[in-house]
Amino acid sequence: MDGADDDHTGDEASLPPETFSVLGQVTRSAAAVPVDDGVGTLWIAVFTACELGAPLVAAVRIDDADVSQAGVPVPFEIVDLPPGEHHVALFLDDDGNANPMAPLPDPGDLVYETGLDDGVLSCIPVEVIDEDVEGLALVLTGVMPGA
Ligand SMILES: [Ca+2]
Ligand SMILES: [Ca+2]
Repeated sequence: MDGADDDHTGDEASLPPETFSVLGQVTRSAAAVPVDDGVGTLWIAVFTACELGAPLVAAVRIDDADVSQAGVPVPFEIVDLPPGEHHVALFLDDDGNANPMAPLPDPGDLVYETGLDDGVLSCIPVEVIDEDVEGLALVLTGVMPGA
């Protein structure tokens, strides 16, 4: 060991923890044909793991999001994310009946899903390292069955 470290002032302790933003856009795939009109409340949630009940890191609500036209993007920004590996889930509450305190898709809502019938939450992984993440593409790929 090399003795005292002269430039260690301790000032770092007073800095707030550094967080970053994730920016991008949401589109609807042509295969996900809306049951309603494709205009509704878009919910984007960031979890520490891709499972229902996992700790929520952040959530974004976009009112009157319009994905009635496939491929037309709706921009989003998620702020105050700490560095780490995050898991993003999203859905469009097309019929406007989701509980704002615990928003979940019900039959007829547009969702990002990799296997609609498997009963498992589907997420897009995003890793925040030391800068904002831009250009994250989120896609509503399906419709919750049962409508
Ligand atoms: Ca709904
Ligand atoms: Ca609607």
